[in-house]
Amino acid sequence: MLEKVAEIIKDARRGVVLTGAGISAESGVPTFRGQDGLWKQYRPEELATMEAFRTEPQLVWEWYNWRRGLIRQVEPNPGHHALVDLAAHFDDFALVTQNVDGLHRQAGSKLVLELHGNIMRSKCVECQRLYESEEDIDPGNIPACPECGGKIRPDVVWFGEMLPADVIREAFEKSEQADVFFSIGTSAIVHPAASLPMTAKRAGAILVEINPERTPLSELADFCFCEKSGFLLPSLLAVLESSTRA
Ligand code: BJW
Ligand code: ZN
Repeated sequence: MLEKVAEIIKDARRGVVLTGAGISAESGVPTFRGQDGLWKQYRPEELATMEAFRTEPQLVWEWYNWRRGLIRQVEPNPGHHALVDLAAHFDDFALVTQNVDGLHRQAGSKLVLELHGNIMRSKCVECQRLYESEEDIDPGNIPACPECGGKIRPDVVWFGEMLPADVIREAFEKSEQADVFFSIGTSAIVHPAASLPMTAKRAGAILVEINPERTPLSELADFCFCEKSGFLLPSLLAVLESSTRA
């Protein structure tokens, strides 16, 4: 199967990759819905909402501080690095991520479309002004926006919120044009991100899934690799590069 996908990549011009929490799992970042996806007793659907922030901002900031602390300590893994190399095999390549951890950029990927924001930035709930400081926020004394007095929140996309319009537009455009689309390490249940692989497939792309567990996409995919991305992606790159040299 790896050889077949390598052949497809060699004949393709446009590639799109969509990643989710699974690609960072081998770096030590917990996924959302796996066994380690719970923080204290909360599910992400209970904390990643504006309603949670309005009613319990302290609790929400505790969660984000905990995650910021964890992400500061981790490094990109072989899966992230392989995607940097994969880009070079296409004339046109887009890396679309649902992750907020910044590990693709840290690995060296260029032009990463971050659908759900970035955990290291903050913004004002009222005027949306961005604050670049990566410092933890004191949950007991959440700073107010100097511009308007609104509370400062993480610059991420919560349930019920719109994704950044230009980013999601570009992600759909690239998906519609893709010859090959890779869905990697995502449970493929959170929309609109979960619509991207289906959009690509409907428009004629070959769909490749990499995930140790089956997802709603698995039925649709042309190739399903039931493996961890930190193992599978470097293996794919090795096959691709040896066949390109031959
Ligand atoms: C490995 C591995 C290894 C493990 N290697 N793999 C259409 C239908 C139904 C619902 C909706 C719809 N359209 C919109 C909705 C509502 C909602 C939604 O999708 N709900 C679903 C739960 C049903 N969507 C929204 O609200 C979105 N906004 C929106 O649509 O706006 C328009 C609108 C506004 C108002 C009203 C109506 C519409 C916003 C979604 C925002 C999601 N935000 C979060 C939090 C981000 C901030 C933060 O990080 O704190 O994004 S939730 C969380 O889920 C996070 C993730 O990016 C996202 C996806 O999770 P992901 O990446 O798939 O992780 P997991 O844990 O689920 O899966 C990990 C996978 O990795 C697993 O499969 C493992 O097997 C695998 N894995 N180890 C490879 N080593
Ligand atoms: Zn403000």
